[in-house]
Amino acid sequence: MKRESVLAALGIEPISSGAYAGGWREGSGPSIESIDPTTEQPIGTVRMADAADYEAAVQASVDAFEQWRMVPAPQRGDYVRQIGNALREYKEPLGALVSMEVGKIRAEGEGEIQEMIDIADFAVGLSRQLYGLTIASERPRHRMFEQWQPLGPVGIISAFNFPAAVWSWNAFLAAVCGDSMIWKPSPVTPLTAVAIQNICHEVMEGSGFEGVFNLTVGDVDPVGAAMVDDPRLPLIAATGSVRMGRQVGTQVAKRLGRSLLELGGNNAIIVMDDADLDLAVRGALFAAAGTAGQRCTSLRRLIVHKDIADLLAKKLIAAYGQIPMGDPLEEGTLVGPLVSQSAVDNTKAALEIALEQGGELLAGGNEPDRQGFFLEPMLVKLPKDAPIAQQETFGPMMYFIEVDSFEEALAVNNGVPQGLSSAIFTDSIRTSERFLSAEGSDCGIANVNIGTSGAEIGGAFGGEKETGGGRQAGSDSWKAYMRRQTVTVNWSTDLPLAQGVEFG
Ligand code: UN1
Repeated sequence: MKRESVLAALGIEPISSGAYAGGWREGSGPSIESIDPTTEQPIGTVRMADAADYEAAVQASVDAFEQWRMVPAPQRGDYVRQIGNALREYKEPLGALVSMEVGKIRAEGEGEIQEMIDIADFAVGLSRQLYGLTIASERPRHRMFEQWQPLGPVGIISAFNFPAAVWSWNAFLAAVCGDSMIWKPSPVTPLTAVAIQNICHEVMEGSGFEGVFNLTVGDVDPVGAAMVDDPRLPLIAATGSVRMGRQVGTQVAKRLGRSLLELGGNNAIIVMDDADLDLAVRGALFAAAGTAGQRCTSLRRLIVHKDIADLLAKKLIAAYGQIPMGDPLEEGTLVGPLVSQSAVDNTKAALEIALEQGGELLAGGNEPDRQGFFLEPMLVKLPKDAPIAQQETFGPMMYFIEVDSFEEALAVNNGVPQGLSSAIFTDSIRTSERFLSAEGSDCGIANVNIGTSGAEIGGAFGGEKETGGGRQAGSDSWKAYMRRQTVTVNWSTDLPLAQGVEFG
């Protein structure tokens, strides 16, 4: 698909509004241009939300919630099913738009839309479940059970790197759970948000439930900070940096609201001496260079057993020499540009620090002589105690860290402040089980013979420590979007008290 035809295929004007409050508004905040990191040219312009747009969007979601919460969950699921169907139709242009705004390759752009479709399907199924428990009461002729009620309007803050899928993890679950929502996307990827909002609008228009999905493209001021402090939003689901999450988490906690955080990664793969090395090379390469290293799940630290270190380094250097980098929309490209020049500069700055701390550049690191924010994925050998490995560099940077044993590998894996994703390559069931035991990986995700990135939506997604502790997408993550109610019904003619208390 050609760049020129993408916006039209999605029905987006070159200048469009980023404010939706139960219907499109003008968008009275400043305009921003969305820049294609491959061409460095603007793709389109979005008029952001101002304070009044924000207020209207929250009000629309509050009003919609009052009706939506009483719609039977399977009917709510049916709207999500229709959105999922529309996403199937728009998969190609929407995937291309993600590639244009973020720089991720075609397969990954479309993969992101597939992830939306998958979570839509999941949410539709879930809409006929949302199970509660029945609990045995200690009192005669009493029934005790738990039920899950809609929580309220949800504030969703999403990051540039997954501008579509991460919103849908939150949005589709929230919708079937009976919540309305207001979305603040990254201002770096406003057009993807506008395109998705258009799709929601197409499906919801005329239903009376237009206010379930709302959008306010905007900066921290006037949108982000207002959301975080807004008592009308009982839950804020935020994805992004640890710095952002710390602010969101503390502000939301101050008003005793709930937050669902998915923050930094700084993920590691351990490669043991008994690993299938070709598998490990492929796994590491996709995890480190895919999306130009800008996934929360991207691999930063390859922790390698000393007995296979030289051989693995050789294989990786050869592989790094053959990564096709270029226009993400072109067939055959495996690595596109980074999202911005500052992302390139930050990654290069990390290289400088790594070299000062005893690192050695094994491969990559050149900035090709072409337009766009390109940087060759880097492989850097690093001493195991180098402080730079404690920090997350959001770019195509993989540290190669040699260790003497599994115990040491595990200590390095767990020895960082972040805890999202981890993996081990080994053919030993015993080593694998040790990695997965209570004294093994301390991360929210632990894989065996798979890289750190590319999780399926069926599992709960999120991490520990500075990653924030939230869980989104599959398994029972839906519970975050509902309130739990414990109910006891007395159908006897007496009033027995719990704990055998006699009163009067
Ligand atoms: C993210 O980077 O915020 O597991 C999400 C993965 C993707 C999701 C990444 N399914 O890599």
